[in-house]
Amino acid sequence: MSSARFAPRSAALVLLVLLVAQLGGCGEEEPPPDLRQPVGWDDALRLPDAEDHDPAPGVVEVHLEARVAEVEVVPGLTTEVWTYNGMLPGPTLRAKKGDRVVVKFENHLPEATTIHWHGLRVPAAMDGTEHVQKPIEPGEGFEYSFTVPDAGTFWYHPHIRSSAQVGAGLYGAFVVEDAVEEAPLGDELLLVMSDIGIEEDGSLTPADSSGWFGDYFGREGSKVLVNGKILPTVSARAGVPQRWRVLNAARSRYIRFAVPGQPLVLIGGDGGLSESPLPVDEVKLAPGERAELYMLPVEGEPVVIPLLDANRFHLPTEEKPKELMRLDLVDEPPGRGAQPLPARLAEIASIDTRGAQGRSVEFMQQGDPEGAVLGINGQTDGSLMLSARTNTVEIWTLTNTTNYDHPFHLHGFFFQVLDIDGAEPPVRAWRDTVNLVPEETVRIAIPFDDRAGMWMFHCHILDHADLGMMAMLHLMP
Ligand SMILES: [Cu+2]
Repeated sequence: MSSARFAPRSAALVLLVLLVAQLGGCGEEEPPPDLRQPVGWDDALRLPDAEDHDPAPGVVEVHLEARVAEVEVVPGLTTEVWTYNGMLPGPTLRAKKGDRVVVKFENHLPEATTIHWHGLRVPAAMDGTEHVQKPIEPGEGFEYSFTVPDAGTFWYHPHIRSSAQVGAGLYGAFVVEDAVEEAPLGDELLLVMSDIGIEEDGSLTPADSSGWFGDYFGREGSKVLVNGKILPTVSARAGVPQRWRVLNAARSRYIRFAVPGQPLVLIGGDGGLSESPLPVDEVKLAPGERAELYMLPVEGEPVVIPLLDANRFHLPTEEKPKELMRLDLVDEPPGRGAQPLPARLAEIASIDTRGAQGRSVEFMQQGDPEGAVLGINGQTDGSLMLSARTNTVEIWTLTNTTNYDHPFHLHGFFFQVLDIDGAEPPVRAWRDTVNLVPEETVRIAIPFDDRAGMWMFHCHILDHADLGMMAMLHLMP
């Protein structure tokens, strides 16, 4: 998306503009806004959108094919990555709030797969887990079809052997826009952050590397990627706002970063815009989480955006920050005319929790330090099944009695964080993922609607989910 394209104007319109300028010509006019991004500002990073094969308004039809493809991730090396449509990340799915989306999917991988639409409030039958659909075998296809009720930054990925399949490259962003209710908030920069394990010969690191250690600690790939690239560059110009939609699609890695010398404002998260903007010094995303950021650059030097240690193990570390991407502040006069951010970005009602059912969910571990297993509420084989009623509100008290962080993710429904150790979060927002720090108590309120069915909740460190930190919620009418 580029900011200021000059549309051809009719001669009549030009005359009218000249006439108005003459009549009003009293010298006090504001210069027109000048909010152009630098030429080619996002060329190194822009992700292709999936083609819409249905010209009808209100319907988006995309074709996705999962297949192994040779991709040059590390310069000079060829890697056989698992991809959607041959791309890493997969193409961006883009729709407008309220659209019907049809995804014609074919599986050309060497094993079965499914697609889960992370954060999208779709019917249970379209959620892409093994509890609601048969695995899609190699050579088979499946048609997903659903309406997208919410604007926001979502994503799609497999939900079978998800640690291995996501780790090998299967993920893409799914952006739902709302041009009616959202104020313009700058030129969009979509940032899909992830990692991938690549050996010196270019081959993928085996999905089960390091055995139990890999399962228990969560496998982080050797290469950190932004939009499939190592250390790419985005250009910016002082005074010209950018709207960053950031997604952590990594299998297990947390992403924490700051932008040296530049102010950042958090404007949204998992479920679209927050109620109000929140200036932040840094951003931390557990696997699966999203953040929307408003970046109005000030004049300064080009910088490297460091990948900071998220310290999810709560252990002393001397690791040097890695590098995530470059921000190139161009040497051009500052843009002018940017509107201030609205004080209120979205209407987000607080949830009426009178009469809400309470429930406790504990992320825990069992067994010896060497060979411990992870689970939820004492079940370490993913067999825990809770049941709830449609059209009710529940308050879940989430705890983590292990020694390390785990991100809780609920399928199919947004929730609001009520409090963390009793403290209200600084802004109200819709979430589908929240990080659980050891010893902390996080209370969330979930308004269930009428979409009955089987919904998963699990740790989004995908190695942990596959190890057994996984459970089901049966929502019954
Ligand atoms: Cu976990």
